[in-house]
Amino acid sequence: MEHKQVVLVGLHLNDSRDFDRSLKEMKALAEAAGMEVVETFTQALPKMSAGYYIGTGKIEEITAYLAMTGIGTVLFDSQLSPIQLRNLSGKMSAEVIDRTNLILQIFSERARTREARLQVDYARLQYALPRLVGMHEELGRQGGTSGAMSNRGAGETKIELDRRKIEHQIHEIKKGLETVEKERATQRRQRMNSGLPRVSLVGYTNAGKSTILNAMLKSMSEDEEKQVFEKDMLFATLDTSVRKIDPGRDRLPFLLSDTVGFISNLPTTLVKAFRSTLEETKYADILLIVSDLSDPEYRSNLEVTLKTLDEIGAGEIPRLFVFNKADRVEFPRSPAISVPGIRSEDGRITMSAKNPRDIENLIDRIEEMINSRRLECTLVIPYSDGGALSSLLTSSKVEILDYTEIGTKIHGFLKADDYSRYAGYLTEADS
Ligand SMILES: Nc1nc2c(ncn2[C@@H]2O[C@H](COP(=O)(O)OP(=O)(O)OP(=O)(O)O)[C@@H](O)[C@H]2O)c(=O)[nH]1
Ligand SMILES: [Mg+2]
Repeated sequence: MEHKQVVLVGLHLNDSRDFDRSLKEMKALAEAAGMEVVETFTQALPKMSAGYYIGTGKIEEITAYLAMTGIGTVLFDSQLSPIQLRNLSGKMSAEVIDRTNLILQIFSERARTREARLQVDYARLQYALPRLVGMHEELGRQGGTSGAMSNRGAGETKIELDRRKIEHQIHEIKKGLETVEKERATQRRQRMNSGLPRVSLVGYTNAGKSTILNAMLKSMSEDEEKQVFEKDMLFATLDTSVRKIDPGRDRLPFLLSDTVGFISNLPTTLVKAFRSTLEETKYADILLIVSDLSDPEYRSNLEVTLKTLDEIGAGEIPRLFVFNKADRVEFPRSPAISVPGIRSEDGRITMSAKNPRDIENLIDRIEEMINSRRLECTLVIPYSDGGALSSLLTSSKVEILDYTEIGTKIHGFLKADDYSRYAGYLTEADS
């Protein structure tokens, strides 16, 4: 794909580590949006300019560079206010894209399912609404219209019309989203009823979540159709996919879900729009919190992940920290993590999604977690209750010991709710 050449601008306000990391991430975002950053301009200021974000001298420098190279797009590594956006695009005669808008563009291109499409459209319209004025001046200038003053009346009417149109669209999308959310709730209930433990992959974007899901599917030689999209690019995944993993060797099947990754400074419009997708995580029994060990920023990325999990109400779910891409690190070891929020009881595993043995180990660790939350017992299920037997055989890790006079004797690990439901069938020793 032909990459559009762009210029990147960063304002260095205080923390220099955050500044470098943010600029680097912005370049990766640009790449994910099909752009190539050919030049980066930075400026250190004690305070940003309310009207222009950066200083006028810097704006002139950039404008000169644009004129010289013929580049027409400038990225800003921050969210710009509507006024800053309007002023900057006016002064530089260029297309100005801020961090929020860039992420919105990527999401818009990637969204596939109806829900994701609705969510992205919702976020885009929310973003556009307060910025209509600037966009119109931009359009006017591109069309070569001069004398903005004389056109003002007509322009304002047009903006008012557009505003109403957008508000109407937002309203329609909201209705659509409500319908989708209901469908999602129904699906969730079905999954809960299936009795299978729910395991969720979460983590910073590009950590390897989808790769882990695919590797597990491959390990059980599933057809390729079930595979999800994985790629070295920010926000490869935007939708939630749930797959049943049946790992064999007497291990318990579970449902594994893969979802959109986190990033620092995720635009609030997007967080709001993707709320229901993100909140799915809340219903997991176990979280696999995936990090890219080969990313020098993995600690701060992990902080973002933990903060996001807290925000969506998934902070208390039992979890396993998965330090992935160990094959890309010279001396991989489970890092003695000092990230605030990691608890001593949290499990850790260092691994590579590209190594089938590591995937097997990961499955074993998941099984341990599933089982540790279950109660070991022996039951005798009366032959008259065939439903109980088949349900336990599929949803719990149990084995048949014997066929006695009164029923089937089984031994295994039961979920707490199954345990109380079938308490009447417990053998003497266990009850
Ligand atoms: N070398 C190596 N590469 C890996 C490993 N795991 C994942 N990758 C690569 O890392 C890139 C990102 O992987 P994904 O699985 O798409 O990452 P993700 O966490 O799903 O990312 P988003 O969907 O964008 O949030 C891909 O190019 C993978 O091939 C690993 O253990 N080792
Ligand atoms: Mg993914």
